[in-house]
Amino acid sequence: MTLNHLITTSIFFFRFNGKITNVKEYGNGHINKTFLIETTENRYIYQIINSYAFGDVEMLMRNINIVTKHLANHGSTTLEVVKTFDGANYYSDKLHYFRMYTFVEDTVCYEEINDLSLVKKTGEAFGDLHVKLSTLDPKLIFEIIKDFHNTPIRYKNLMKAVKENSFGRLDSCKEEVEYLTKQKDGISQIIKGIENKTIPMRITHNDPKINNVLFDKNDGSVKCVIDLDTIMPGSCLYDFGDALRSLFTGDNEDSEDLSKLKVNKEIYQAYLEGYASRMKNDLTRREKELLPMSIYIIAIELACRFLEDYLKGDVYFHVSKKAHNLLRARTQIALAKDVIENLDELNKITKKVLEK
Ligand code: ADP
Ligand code: GN1
Ligand code: MG
Repeated sequence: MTLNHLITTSIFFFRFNGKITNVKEYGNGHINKTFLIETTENRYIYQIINSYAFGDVEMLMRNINIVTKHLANHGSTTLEVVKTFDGANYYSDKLHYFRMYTFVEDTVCYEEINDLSLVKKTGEAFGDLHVKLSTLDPKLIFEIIKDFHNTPIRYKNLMKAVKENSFGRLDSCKEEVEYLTKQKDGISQIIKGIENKTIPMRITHNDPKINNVLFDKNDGSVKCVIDLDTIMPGSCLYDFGDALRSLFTGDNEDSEDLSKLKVNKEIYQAYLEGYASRMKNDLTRREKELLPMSIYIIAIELACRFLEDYLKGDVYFHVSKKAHNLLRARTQIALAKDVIENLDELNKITKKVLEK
C-alpha cells in the first residue's frame, strides 16, 4: 500500500477543518512517519505512529491526553490532538495507527543551535517541563517503552545482538563493539542511583532532542516542547544528558566526519544556566554530581541502541543510507570520548553555575 493510499483511506476519519489542499512528508524524526497537511482553513501534522517502537498505541495516546491536559492547565502551549469523528485520539485500520495534531504555527524547528541565548532558553524550557510534570501523578502514566533509559539493559541487548549476529554484520563493527564492551562499568551510575534512592524518579520527557522543541519565530522563546510519546517516569539526568548530546551532535548525527563531534563548553554552560534557573533547588547531591557524566552515559546508551539496530537489520530507527545506524553509533562513540576528555572542565563549570 502506498503512503498516499494510507493517508487518503484514513484521514477522513479525523475532524479537521476545511478541504485538503496539500500533503507532504515533513520533519526529520527517526520514529514516526510525519506529514504536513494543508487545508483551506488550517495546517495539521498527520502521523503514522511507529507501532514497532510503541507497542501499545492506545496507552500511548492515553498518556499524551493526560500530559497535554496537565501542561495546558499549567499555562503551557502544548500539542493539541485532533479527534476522530468517533471521539478517539487515533484511528487504526488494524495494521497501521494514525493521529493528527494541530500545527503549532509561527514557530521554527532547528536541527542545530549555535546561538547561546536559544540554548539557555532550551534549558529553561526543559527545567519548566520538569517542574510542571512534578505535580502530575506518576501512577497515571503508563511506561510506554519498558526500560527505555536503562543503560545496562541497552548494553545487554547490544551484546545479545552481537552474539546472534543475525544479519552477518558483526565483522563491519568489531571496533565499535570492542569500545562499547569496555564501557560496561561506567554506564550504570544513573540506574544504581535510582536503585539506592540517591536519584529520584520524576516524570520526564525522555527524548529532549533539539528538533523536538518549537521556538517562537518572532521572539525566539520556546513555544512548545513536542514529541511527547516517551513522557514517563525516569531520571532528569537522562533528559539533561540527552538534550546536551543532541545540542553537541547538531546536524552531525550521521556524519562521517567524526572530528565534528565535540563538546562545546559554552553550550554546556548556557544550557545548565537555563536548566538550573528552574531546577537547582530540586536536584539532589547525586543528581548534581552526575550532570556532566550523564552526557557520556546517554551517548553510550544511544550508541548501543544504534549498533543493536544495525546488527538486527535496521528494524527500529528509520534509515536512508547504507550502514546508517553504524554511522550513527560511531558519532555517539566519538562524542562520548570527547565528554570524557573534557570531564574535569565540565565539572568545574557545573560547580561554578550551581554555586551562583
Ligand atoms: P518522531 O517521533 O518521528 O521524531 P515528531 O513527533 O518529533 O516525530 O515529529 C517530527 C517533526 O515534525 C518534528 O521534529 C517537528 O519538526 C514536526 N512537528 C511535529 N509535531 C508538530 C506540530 N504539532 N506542529 C509543528 N511541527 C510539528
Ligand atoms: C529518536 O523520534 P526522535 O527522532 O525524536 C529516539 C530517541 C533517540 C533519537 C536519536 C522514541 O528520537 O530516543 O535519542 O531518535 N526516540 C525513540 O536521534 O526511540
Ligand atoms: Mg521527534
